[in-house]
Amino acid sequence: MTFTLPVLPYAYDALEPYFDEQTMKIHHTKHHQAYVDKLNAALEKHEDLQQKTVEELVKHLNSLPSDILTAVRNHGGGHLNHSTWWPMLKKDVKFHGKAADAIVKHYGNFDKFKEEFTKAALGIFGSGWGWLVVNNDKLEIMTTPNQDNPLSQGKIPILGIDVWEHSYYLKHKSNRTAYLEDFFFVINWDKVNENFSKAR
Ligand code: MN3
Repeated sequence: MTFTLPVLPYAYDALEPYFDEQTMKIHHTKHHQAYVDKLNAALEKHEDLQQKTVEELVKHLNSLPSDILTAVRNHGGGHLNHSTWWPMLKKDVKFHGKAADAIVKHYGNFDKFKEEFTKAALGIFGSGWGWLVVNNDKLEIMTTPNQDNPLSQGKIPILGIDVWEHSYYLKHKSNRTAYLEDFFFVINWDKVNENFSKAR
């Protein structure tokens, strides 16, 4: 098939005790796989679009045929969001580098950034994602509903968090706040720095 599930750059238990093994495994092999399968199904009759990358598809949603627009938005978005997200996660990477400098410059200090990012992610009604994006060379915290990706609005995500319940319900139950707290222990700042450099 055209789009395939990317291999995780770490073991399912690599983010313990913050993100649990069972959640990571189900999230990757069931949820992410389902987005890949449904994206492939949507593009089955559109060979020209199968040649494009998922970034290109999501970036130019409005140029898609109307019969598959919603499917690509949801499942292409889901595939892209998760593919982008997995490498952003890693334990024991300290807050450092060019992105960290820019965050401190923009938000005052790390705690202020954490507070604003957390507030935005907690404020998402239902399912969606919290993001730190580069928008016209400036940092911005934003959220998207469902599986929408900031690229569709011309903004480049450098850090994200999945706040769909499937990403925390087994471990954190209904406590999204506790999940957010744990998230800050597994941010791969090396990857965020790489994303930041590419975005500018
Ligand atoms: Mn998810």
